[in-house]
Amino acid sequence: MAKPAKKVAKKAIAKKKPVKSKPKKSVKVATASGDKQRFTLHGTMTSGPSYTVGLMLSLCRHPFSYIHVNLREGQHKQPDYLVKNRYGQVPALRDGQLFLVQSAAILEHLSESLHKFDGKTPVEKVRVREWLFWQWDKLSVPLLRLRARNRGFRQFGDEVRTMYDTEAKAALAVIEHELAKSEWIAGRKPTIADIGSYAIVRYAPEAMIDLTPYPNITAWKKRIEAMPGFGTPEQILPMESRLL
Ligand SMILES: N[C@@H](CCC(=O)N[C@@H](CS)C(=O)NCC(=O)O)C(=O)O
Repeated sequence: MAKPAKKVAKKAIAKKKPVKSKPKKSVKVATASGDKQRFTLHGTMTSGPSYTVGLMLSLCRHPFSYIHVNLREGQHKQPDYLVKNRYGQVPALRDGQLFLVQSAAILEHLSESLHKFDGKTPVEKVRVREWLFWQWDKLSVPLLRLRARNRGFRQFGDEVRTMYDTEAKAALAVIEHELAKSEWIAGRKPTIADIGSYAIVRYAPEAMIDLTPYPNITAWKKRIEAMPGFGTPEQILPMESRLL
């Protein structure tokens, strides 16, 4: 006698071997904040974006190894470096087995994983991210290009110089306006929005931009420079590599 269809189906289900899910490839990101081998920063002392990441680690009081990348010798375009940073730029940060690039993205990663200098509320988090995007769009590019020209690393004529100068000053005016309302750019406490902007604004004099007309920025700079763990690029990014 043929078995009722329902019973057959039940047996088939019972016999079915459990499907073993393939082990997922995992990328190890260390979490212990005391792990001094966790981070290695690849950078250059004169690089604003490298300083951004070094300053963040330093303000977080987290030790890190440092590898000096010699841009003059083109080390940042060699295959062994391009596997760390596909864009062929400094900085690159190793966190455990993971390589991170783009200073703003690295700031976000560090603030989230170390729970420091992040936005404390959902609104603050959105504001912090907003400032990081704005900063690279409007502040960093003109200011760093002017600085590079002044240091002889980039050549462009006076018309372009005037354009970048106007753009950089317009960006500084936006920060100045914001700091008239609150001590910190995006939150009630310092966040990565402050660290990211500070690490670029500090180069204004090297871009031939006088900060005297920006009293709120000048006071904010001093507040950041008084924070525990603060260091200058020369203190944080030595010319030689430093392995922990
Ligand atoms: N948006 C990038 C900018 C990085 C960048 O411009 N790095 C410069 C040094 S300051 C560099 O590596 N320049 C060499 C090149 O682009 O070939 C970041 O924030 O990490």
